[in-house]
Amino acid sequence: MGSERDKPHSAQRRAVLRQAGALGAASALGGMALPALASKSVNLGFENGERELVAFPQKRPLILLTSRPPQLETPFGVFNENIITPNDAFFVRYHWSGVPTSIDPGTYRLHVGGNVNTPLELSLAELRQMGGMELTAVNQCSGNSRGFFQPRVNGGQLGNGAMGNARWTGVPLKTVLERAGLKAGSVQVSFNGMDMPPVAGGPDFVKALDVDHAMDGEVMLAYLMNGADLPVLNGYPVRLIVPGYYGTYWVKHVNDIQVLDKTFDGFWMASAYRIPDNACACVPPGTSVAKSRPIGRFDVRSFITSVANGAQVKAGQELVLKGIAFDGGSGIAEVAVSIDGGNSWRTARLGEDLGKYSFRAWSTSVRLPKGAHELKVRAVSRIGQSQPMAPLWNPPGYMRNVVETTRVTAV
Ligand SMILES: Nc1nc2c(c(=O)[nH]1)N[C@H]1C(S)=C(S)[C@@H](COP(=O)(O)O)O[C@H]1N2
Ligand SMILES: [Mo]
Repeated sequence: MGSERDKPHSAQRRAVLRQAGALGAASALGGMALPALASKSVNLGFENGERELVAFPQKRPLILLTSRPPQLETPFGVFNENIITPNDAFFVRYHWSGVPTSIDPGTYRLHVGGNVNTPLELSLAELRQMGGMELTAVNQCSGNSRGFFQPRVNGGQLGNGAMGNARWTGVPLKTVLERAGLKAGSVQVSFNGMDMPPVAGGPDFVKALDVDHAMDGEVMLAYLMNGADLPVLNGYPVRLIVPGYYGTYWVKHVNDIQVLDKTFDGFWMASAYRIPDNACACVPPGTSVAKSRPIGRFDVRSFITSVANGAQVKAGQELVLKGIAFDGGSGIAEVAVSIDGGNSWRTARLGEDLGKYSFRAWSTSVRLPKGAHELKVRAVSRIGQSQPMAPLWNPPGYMRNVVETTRVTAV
């Protein structure tokens, strides 16, 4: 058994180190070398939204926000091609440039400690043996679509491509925590990955979940993404999957889990990734937040993927509109489309149900008379949540979910 496994294992190991080495080279060369790789540029549709498409290791050309740390978004057309986002097209977000450049799956260990009966040190092989769960879930950055905020806000000026939908395979976090054995008085569980701040004093990226959430049987330590090893930039060899929750909790390269007897007070929970503590997670545009809470589940969103803003379409002919919708884990109940700027709505057909955490495809066919038209799509979740017609605002630019408008001209 050993030698059968060792061969692909060491081949894989070399592959990863090679890719990681290329990543290191790309990072070290920084902005100088990257434009040579840029095939073309895209415009995200807001002021200063010109971006280059750049290919990083294991990735097709993606929209470059920053190279150090790597921050890449998915070109929007990808969402029209498949309800599952391919690994090489999946967006990338890091906070610090100290991303791991050499990950050896043979020496990788996941440490589990803190308020537990038996601290653990698990190899990748041991984790895989404990495995067995799979689910399709959307990963979306809290700041997806931030570039559209008006008034503009600080932070990565992202279009709509900081999201993706994948089938994740891994071990329920619950199984690992049960093996360690939670002691009485456990309150939260914290997660740290292998990346580091480039300078001393920068707060390491560590996130935490309440113990009940961590033990819900759905939060997962994933080692496969769409049936393959995770790309290095998406968290190889193991990342946390927190279905329905913003990507900030989906810690990549996770190698340290601590069970805590109090609420975690690290920077990325206590100071960053916080939203206004009210029903809309919003404040009047331009004002500040009096009381905040950690960001949580996605709000409901929907997009038209088959026609781009500003497109020309044929007047009087059948036009199939299609797109995607998703929410924070209840599932999509209904999608409605308007071709008259929101005056009237028609119900769209829903595509295959890949589970309540997945993108849900929708489609409908329309005919547009000659002239300019405003197309809109609006989803309703199974718990009755929908999308506002006017954008909501908050200072960090999180959770945009306005009913988007696609302007087309029929000729
Ligand atoms: N180790 C580590 N994990 C991380 C981050 C990070 O900076 N370091 N960023 C988080 C944020 S804010 C997001 S949106 C997701 C993005 O996941 P992706 O890069 O696989 O698309 O990773 C999360 N996990
Ligand atoms: Mo994020």
